Amino acid sequence: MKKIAVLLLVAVAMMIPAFASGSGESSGPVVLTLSEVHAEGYPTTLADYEFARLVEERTEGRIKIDVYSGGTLYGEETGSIEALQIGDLAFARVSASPVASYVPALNVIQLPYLYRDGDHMWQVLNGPVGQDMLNEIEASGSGLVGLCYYDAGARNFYTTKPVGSVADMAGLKIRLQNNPMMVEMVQLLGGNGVTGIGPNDVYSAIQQGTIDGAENNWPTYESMGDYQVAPYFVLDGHTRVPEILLASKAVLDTLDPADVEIIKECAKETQAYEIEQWALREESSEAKVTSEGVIVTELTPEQLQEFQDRMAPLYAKYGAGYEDLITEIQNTGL
Ligand code: BDP
Repeated sequence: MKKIAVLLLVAVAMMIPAFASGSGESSGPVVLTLSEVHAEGYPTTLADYEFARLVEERTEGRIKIDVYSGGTLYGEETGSIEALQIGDLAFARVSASPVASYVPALNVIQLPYLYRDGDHMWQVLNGPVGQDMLNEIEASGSGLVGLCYYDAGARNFYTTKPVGSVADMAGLKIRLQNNPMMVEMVQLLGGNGVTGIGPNDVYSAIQQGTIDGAENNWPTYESMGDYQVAPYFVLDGHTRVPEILLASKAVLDTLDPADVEIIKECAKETQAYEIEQWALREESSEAKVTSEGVIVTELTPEQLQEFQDRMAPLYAKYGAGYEDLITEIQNTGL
């Protein structure tokens, strides 16, 4: 009888995050959860495990992080972000795109055609602008803490029929991340943005004809299998949206501040590892999908310019109040 009562108490305690993560008297490790939409082996998932490994090692086993990959906990990143806000979840590796709904300043670092290339983006993110943005996540009162950025390359449109110019985008239903700026981006190109579909459900939405395509980087396009149903990939490179490893402020507040520092340090250390894994996967994913029949469209400088020109209203609307910051970003590395 006594044993059952104790077991019940433990079970109840584990359902309350603050209780489970309190330092208190208990001798066992604090077990925290990390949500990831990508599959095992994907660069961000590898980085999640590396983060978990480092944290367990540096806290000498006081903190253990369980990684749930493949969107098994939250299929949509918006769900995981909201769980972080209320302390139902400790960590989520998400794209910066949906986070902008909670921390609007983040739209500035993902405006279309903001960066010349990946190196430019990393100079910005690893410089004062990127670090200020991470601090802004915590300072905004969103209940979120931005731990570090990861690479996610450039995003491109992929569709069930060829797109070689802005005119070809007319009327296409394109799945987007949950971010109103991205919906407007597609509208400005003449298409219709569709949100509310998790990345693991894009394949079936295309297959069923709910949407005509989506947009993403090579590894996601390959990993989710979307290339099999939307084989036209146009190299328009409209955005570079970094990934962010987020923590729940409510959960971090229950931990020993020294352990929170260790967590922040470990996250930063995993960035280089993810970037390395990213470069490998970007290349192998591109090679895989092109060898399996994907039709890649390259745009002429004039065609690309047309995509870029359509984005001016986004700079006016989402860049309002951030004009100097945008200029600073654009001038970085010049
Ligand atoms: C991928 C990101 C992932 C996003 C996904 C999406 O790695 O975090 O959830 O795009 O489009 O590139 O939803």
